[in-house]
Amino acid sequence: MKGIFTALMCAFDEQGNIHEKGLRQLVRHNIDVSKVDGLYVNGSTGENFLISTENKKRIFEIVKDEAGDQVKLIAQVGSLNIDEAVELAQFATDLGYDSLSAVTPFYYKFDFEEIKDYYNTIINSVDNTMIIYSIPALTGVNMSLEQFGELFENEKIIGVKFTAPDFYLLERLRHAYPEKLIYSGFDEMLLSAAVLNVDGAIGSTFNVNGARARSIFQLAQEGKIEEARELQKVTNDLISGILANGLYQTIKEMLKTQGVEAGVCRKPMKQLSADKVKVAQELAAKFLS
Ligand code: NGF
Repeated sequence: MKGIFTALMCAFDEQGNIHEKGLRQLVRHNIDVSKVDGLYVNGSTGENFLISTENKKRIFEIVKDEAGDQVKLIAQVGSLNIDEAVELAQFATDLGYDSLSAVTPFYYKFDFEEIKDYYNTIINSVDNTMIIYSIPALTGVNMSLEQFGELFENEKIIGVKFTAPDFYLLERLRHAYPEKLIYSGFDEMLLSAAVLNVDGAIGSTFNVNGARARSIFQLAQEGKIEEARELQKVTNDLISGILANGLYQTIKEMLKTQGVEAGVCRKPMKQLSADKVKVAQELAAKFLS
């Protein structure tokens, strides 16, 4: 379960339906071209919070069917509707997903007792493991070292996807819980996290930049920091271009230049203007050759 995991995109057609052929191509591109170690399915990048329960299940099915046992698969099942989270956890477990993950419950100001109950309810309902998805900038949920420790007391909670720029907390977590899996969540900070000895990384830009991310991670593990820094610099030139142009839409347009029918993003996300499509194509020409 270590290494580089792509936060998988999902291809949607203009009507917002799953574009199955495109989704299968996305899986193949990540496995065959980028050669990542695993896929994180139905996360933010998969537009999970914009789709129905039935679509989430169908995406889990298609990805498992296409990937088989070629790479590790993590199913993000977190939901404000805890019944949905439990239903998806069971569904993904039955399909053979290697682990589950769930975003911290957001929008309402849940206290820690409620957050802990949420995780234990989901994971104790199935025969699988859980990776906490912590992304405070989007959820408003900031957990302390001690609170992570309390969640980790449940042995089925095996790690955290840490999407935050708090390197002090990240170092403390690594030191305090050497047996837990820690994944870095911000691709632009991959090298800094790798130096702190995280077990892997999960990111959206790996859909197009997976090979470079693998090299950064490997070089850091080998102590070749200067070379890794060069690659992180190129990566961050790419990421700043993507962020300025529209994150998920730009990655999809870049993938189209690689022959992947990545479709469009679901509403309320808007489609790229013609000018922005051109920028995405220029980014692909510059960074994906
Ligand atoms: O897209 C976001 C939102 N974060 C992703 C990643 O943490 C999300 C990150 O790769 C993810 O793993 C998921 O799909 O659940 C960024 O897109 C990237 O670092 C560019 O900022 O913040």
